[in-house]
Amino acid sequence: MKIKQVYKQLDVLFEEAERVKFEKNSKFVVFSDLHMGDGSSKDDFRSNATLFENVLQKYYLPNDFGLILNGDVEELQRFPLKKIMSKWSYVFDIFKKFQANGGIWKLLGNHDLTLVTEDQNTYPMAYNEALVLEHPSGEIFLFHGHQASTTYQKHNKLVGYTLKYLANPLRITNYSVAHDSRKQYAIEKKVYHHASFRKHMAIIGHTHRPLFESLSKPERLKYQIERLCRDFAREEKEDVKKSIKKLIKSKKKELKKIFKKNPNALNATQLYNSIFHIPCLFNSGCTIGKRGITCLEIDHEKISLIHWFDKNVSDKYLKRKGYEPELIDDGHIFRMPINEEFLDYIFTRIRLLS
Ligand SMILES: [Mn+2]
Repeated sequence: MKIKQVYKQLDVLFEEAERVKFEKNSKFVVFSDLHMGDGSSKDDFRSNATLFENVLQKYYLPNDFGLILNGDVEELQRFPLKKIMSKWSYVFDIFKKFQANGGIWKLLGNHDLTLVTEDQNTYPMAYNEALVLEHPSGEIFLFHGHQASTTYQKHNKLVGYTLKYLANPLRITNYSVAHDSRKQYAIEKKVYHHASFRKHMAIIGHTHRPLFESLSKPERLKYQIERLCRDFAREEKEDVKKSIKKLIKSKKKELKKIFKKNPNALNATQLYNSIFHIPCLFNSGCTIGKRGITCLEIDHEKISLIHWFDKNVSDKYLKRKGYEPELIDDGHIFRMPINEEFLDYIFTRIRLLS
């Protein structure tokens, strides 16, 4: 599969996407890869279900966020829709509340593509393949991400026409990119180059790896450590110097741990072979993480990568230096901003550097 064909496919996806205008007080939250199942031990959604419910009910719903579900919401490759919808009916009820409030947009991923073959009267939401948020600073293109995979492309002869391919859902191969860093990198790279060429911002899911301004966690840590070293050199107050040094030590430890656990993480830190680093690629991560949930928040000014966790499940971010989690309920659920940036600054760099 030639790279040009992938770009053409992404162009069609962009042109056919639903478009939503950003109003002055619009706020959106993007979650992806819920992989909801039947509630059994094989159901990946099960362990974070309560956390997810709390986060929506106690934070995003009362704060009038629009909810964007960026694919792989239902795990239809392993469970029937009926079972999923009856097990998680209260989650679908919350989705309906968003419909009446800040709005809800559901996009299809490779694990919930077969929704189009289901009876539309039984499924409570409208869905789409892609969404474009028309922000005053630029266009934000949201899609699940499997559309940039060559494995997927091989089966999809008609450019931009997923639904046609669904006439025979059995041909969908059950491949997982979530644990294959080479495949993750290949998909990210294609979406990165397409978005920088078209000068827009892309938000995907699919790989389960959070990205902010086209940087993964180890890359972000490297940047932070370098910036801290510069701060350390310029700082004159001894006590401040001491705390910067502690912070550097803690980030170094975190980075080393990542590479120890996954030596391949090194291969995926080549910044997609472009001359300049273009901050055009974002990924919301996933809802089924061992330590919690990651998502992206977008408002009129900024975009933020957020990590939600329950301290009864993991308290590592309460102990670690350099993070400031905020308690949002009566004692155990925390909202931790991992990164945030102004959208006009991001779009300025996308336009001038790409
Ligand atoms: Mn996927």
